[in-house]
Amino acid sequence: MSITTKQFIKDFKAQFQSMYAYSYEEGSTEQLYNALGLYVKNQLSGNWKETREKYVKNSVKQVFYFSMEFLPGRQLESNAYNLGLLDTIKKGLKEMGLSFDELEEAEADPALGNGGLGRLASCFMDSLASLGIPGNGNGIRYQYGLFRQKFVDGYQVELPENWLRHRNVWETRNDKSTCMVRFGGNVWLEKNHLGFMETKYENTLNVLAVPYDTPMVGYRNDVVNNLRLWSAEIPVDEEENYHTLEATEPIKEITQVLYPDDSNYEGRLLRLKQEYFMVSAGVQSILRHYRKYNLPRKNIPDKVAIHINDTHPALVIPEMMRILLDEEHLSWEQAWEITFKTCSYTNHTILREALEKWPIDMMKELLPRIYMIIEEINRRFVETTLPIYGERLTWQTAILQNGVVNMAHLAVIGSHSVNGVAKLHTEILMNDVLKDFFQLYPERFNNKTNGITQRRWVHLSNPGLTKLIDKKVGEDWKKKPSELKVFKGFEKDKQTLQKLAEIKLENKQRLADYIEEVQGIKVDPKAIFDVQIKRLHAYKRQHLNMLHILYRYLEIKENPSVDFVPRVFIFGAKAAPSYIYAKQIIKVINSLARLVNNDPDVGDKLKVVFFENYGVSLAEKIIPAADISEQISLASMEASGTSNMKLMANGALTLATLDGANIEIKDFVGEENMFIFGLSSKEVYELKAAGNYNAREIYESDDKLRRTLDALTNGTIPGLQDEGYAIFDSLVNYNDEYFVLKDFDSYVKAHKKVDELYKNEKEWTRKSLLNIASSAPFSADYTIKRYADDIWKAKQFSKQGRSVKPLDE
Ligand code: GL2
Repeated sequence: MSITTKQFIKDFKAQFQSMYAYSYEEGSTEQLYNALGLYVKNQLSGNWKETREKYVKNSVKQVFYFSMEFLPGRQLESNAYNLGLLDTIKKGLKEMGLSFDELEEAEADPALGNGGLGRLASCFMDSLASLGIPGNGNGIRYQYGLFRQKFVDGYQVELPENWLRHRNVWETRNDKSTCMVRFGGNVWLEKNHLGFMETKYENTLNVLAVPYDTPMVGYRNDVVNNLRLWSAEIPVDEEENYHTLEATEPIKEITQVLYPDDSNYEGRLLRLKQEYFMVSAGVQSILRHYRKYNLPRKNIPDKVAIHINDTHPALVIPEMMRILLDEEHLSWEQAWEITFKTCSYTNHTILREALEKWPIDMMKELLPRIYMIIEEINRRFVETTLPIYGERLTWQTAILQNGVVNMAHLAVIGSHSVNGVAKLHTEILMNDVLKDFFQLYPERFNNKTNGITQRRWVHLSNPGLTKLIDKKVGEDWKKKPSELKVFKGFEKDKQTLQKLAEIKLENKQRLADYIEEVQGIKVDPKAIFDVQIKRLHAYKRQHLNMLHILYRYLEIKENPSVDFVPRVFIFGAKAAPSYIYAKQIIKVINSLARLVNNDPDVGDKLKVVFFENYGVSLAEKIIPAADISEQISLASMEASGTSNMKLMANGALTLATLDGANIEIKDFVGEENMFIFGLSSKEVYELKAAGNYNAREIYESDDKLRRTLDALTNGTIPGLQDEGYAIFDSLVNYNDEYFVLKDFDSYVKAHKKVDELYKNEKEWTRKSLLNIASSAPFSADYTIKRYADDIWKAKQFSKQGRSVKPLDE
């Protein structure tokens, strides 16, 4: 899209005036942002409409990505960039005496997800549109996003995140496409006058699902896909029944809050309500849309692919069956074939507590018709599986077990494809977590390693690096990431390495300024910036990181001239509000930070920064400045990780266990260009199986480790209540579930290697360059292409109706 600066200024002024009826010079930052956002939205609305119309006119197959979480980040810059308008806008604003960066900060960052899973969904939206694949998101418009985190005296405090307080310029309320979702009541089947079985309902709670559509803009290809988020409202014709505010609560609460548990969904009725609400509205609207294609229902799987992002939307399966059986009057066999061919499922975690199970009684009461259908799916499954595979396998894989509905089992049984999100994770699914299903349906299982969009995570967040790559390898890598490998050819080019080091230092200086501004801590940009950014969870082992910092602190105190290269340890992490242990780790890190940062013996050798309220916008500031990417989960526990990919693409060197996608990082960049430590997943499995791990023995036999652990409880760290004891206890007295002590020594050694390498700037920068140049395979464009080819059978479709050149691999 091309537009002159002059034209932009004229249109922007007019936009502002039409909204606020005074001149832009009098506008607040927020008003100016609103006007700019709407200006950009106007620019893309034509393509948005045309993309939608072309999909219908050409009867193309469309993908619907169902996810309880999306983390799109701010959209102004990304949309303007993908449209090709960003430079003109920046220039125009400057001429008007305005700053783009300042206006951008006025945009709310929609925190409609917990972590990696939600951000992945948004990277996928970006790639679907950029590849020209007809792909839509389907989720919930939570009124309050993930809580806003504050530290009070080092403790995490959660505040409501009212992201919709100011207007959201990107969304369009679509009253024409509302749906009705029913909960509870009584359900029975009755023969009607035509002889069809008809489902009858009484005393149901009826909820109006209102869609809010948000444009998903492709990169310079005129494609604009759709993200549809549903909001719960009282049906218009039932308004008179809701006299009091209190009476409206059961409806309004459905889309009020996002569940803040990253990997542990408690069996809460409201959560189940949310899941069904999103699923039912989504499936109804898809089938309504399909009718526009004027094709027989048996062709649905040729035109529609529904993706189940983790088990949360797995009710898609019985909901689709319900509609096909009760409203379209198909036979069970016909309905099942359509449903099964349409649905596919991704598993994102092996944590047992995260595999959703709903009490049967709850499901029966809240969703009586859906429960009847699940019962029948289960009955038929058992009936066919039992004679062939016998009792053990059948009962272990049943959907209904011990009074609960096992959602992973429902998802596997009702989907034609089941995938994990990194090679190791998929292997663990096949050999352990879902091994019984792998025996039943080996053909369904496949791996799709996660990916990230370089557009947001490199082009926009690291313009210095982007310019350097453009200069060295040309601009093709932006559409064809594999071109990045050409950058490898510069690993020995002195001038390139120097420039790369300069860019990193500039990024670090910028972050250092920001740290001083928001945290009041002065850090040296020449120090190693060592970054761990992710949800706080014991398996991710932020406490291993903390113990190493404490170890360094004690070493410095003992010997102030110890040879440690100055290091800034940077954390960003939210803990689930009910996850006490994770919150205790936060408190200990914060107290340790206060101790270390204010100790004159330590000086610049060690600084610790724990950012409040980690999220997409903060990640965009931190990642380009990172030297070290900490990926230190216990091997086998992290399904994939995606911050590892973003950090690598920005030239950080990975310090990691061989877990999740770290293994693929090693495959692409080579072991010698990262720092690997700790147990392998095989060793973890063996150690668990042997059952003879003895954490206390390690504590007692390693002097340095003992001294470090003792410092948690002997008053070394001021300001702690019992948090140090809690961590000590879990590690020493409760035998260290995540083998922190076992991996400690090799972790410390890996850090020594980091120091050594950093002293050789040229060699460090060379490895950094190789990491950047090897990061192309993690482009979400490739990941999405593989989903589209292998699972969804969805084709790239450009605006002109010609096929886009397939992406290189
Ligand atoms: C997660 C995994 O923990 C993480 O390793 C993975 O990268 C992402 C995306 O696949 O999914 N699973 C999960 O429940 N959350 C994740 O981040 N919240």
